[in-house]
Amino acid sequence: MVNVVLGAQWGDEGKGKLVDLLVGKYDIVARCAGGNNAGHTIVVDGVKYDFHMLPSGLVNPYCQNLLGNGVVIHVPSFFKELETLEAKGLTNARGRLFISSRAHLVFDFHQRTDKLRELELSGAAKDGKNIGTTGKGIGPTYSTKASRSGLRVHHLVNDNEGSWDEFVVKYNRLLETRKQRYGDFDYDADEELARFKKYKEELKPFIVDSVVFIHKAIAEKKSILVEGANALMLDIDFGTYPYVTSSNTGIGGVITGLGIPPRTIDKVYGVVKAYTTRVGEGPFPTEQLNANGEKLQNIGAEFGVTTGRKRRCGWLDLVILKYSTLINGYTSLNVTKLDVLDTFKEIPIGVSYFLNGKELDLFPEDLTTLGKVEVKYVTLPGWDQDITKVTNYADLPENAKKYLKFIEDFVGVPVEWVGTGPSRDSMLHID
Ligand code: 2SA
Ligand code: GDP
Ligand code: MG
Repeated sequence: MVNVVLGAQWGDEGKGKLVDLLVGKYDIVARCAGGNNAGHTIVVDGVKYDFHMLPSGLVNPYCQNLLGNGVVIHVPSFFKELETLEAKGLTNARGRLFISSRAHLVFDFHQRTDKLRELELSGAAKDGKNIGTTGKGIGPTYSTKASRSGLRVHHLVNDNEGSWDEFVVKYNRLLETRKQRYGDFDYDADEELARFKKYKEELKPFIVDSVVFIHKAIAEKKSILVEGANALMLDIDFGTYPYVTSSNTGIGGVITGLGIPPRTIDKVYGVVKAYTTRVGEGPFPTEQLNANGEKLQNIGAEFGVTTGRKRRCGWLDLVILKYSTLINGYTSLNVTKLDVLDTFKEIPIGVSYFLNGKELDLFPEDLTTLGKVEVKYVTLPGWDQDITKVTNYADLPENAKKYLKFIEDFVGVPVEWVGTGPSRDSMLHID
């Protein structure tokens, strides 16, 4: 059985918290795409854990965790994150963590060229034409993967005769192509290669053929939870291209990033923030560049987990949610951060886009079109009440229930959980 948790908006919906809540029921948590650009915060017994590349399933001491072939691995960050989590008290993390031998390696020069590309796009004017990437080398690594010049984990760890020398040749060739593209930037390749010589041994215990690993688990009827990173509106095909990340963050990425057939997937949980946030550049139709946006940002403590950037904030956009539901096929929704709306007297929800007086059928693919649309809102009354202490769905204020029902009816998918605070306990289940 494979179930999947996916972000339904522009990320940071609270996927990590849902994974943490569910993880007790699963044998394996797997990531299928992205790298250490992701950021999932989980609060357990007052301790805050920040995950970037590693699966959030590590918080459960019985759960195995896999980084699938679709993930890109920056090895120094992998070890740093592992050590930070161990220092916070995670037990036996090393024995429960596996990396696909087919995953691509992120080198420091990928991170360097990520920043160079951003500068190239925005110029000195910093005019917002750049993507607003996390600078973690994610796009450049998927680029070298697609151009078939990237290096994969097996290139590093295999013990074939002469494999290290081959790795060095491939590495130098790859670096050379980057220098041809970005100019002869100053770079200490010898230092990086010396580190990789050590990583070759240090990484070995973590490496598996993930196709064997996951299919053995499926055959043994183990339960697997796939933890999506980023979200559908950042998907390279379906998101607000080019203001997206460089992987398939939707359901397609689950299949290609783990090598499992679609029919193995049972439930797909869509995580939806009760309002909308976005970090980085790019269009955001329901953004509130006013006191309401600031209030959402403050109450929601909307800062990037990886870069610390302020997240842009706006009202819930059901045009996006409907589009994202079509593509990902959510079987139920987890509406998070409802508590952040507690003090709003009225809460607008974006329900359709109009262009030249005509309603659009679906979320448009063209950003110039998107820039011209007018959002039609339906405004619901707020509940003006603290819901953070509510422990049963039945005890939520009527207006909060109406807000959830509106979402459910609009997209035609049941709301299964509601988030009322950051901690593990602050999640109501709707039976
Ligand atoms: P990249 O670095 O190439 O993946 O950036 C491309 C776009 O994808 C966005 N992106 C994200 N959006 C939301 N959350 C992300 N993770 C961190 C978090 C972000 C942070 O959980 O807070 O700390 O800033 C994430 N990762 C990538 C990015 O903003 C670009 O728009
Ligand atoms: P992810 O990337 O989707 O896992 O989400 P992030 O961890 O980047 O961002 C979600 C933030 O909201 C985290 O700081 C969570 O602790 C917090 N959070 C999650 N659910 C809730 C909720 O229901 N209420 C509140 N107030 N905070 C929440
Ligand atoms: Mg996040």
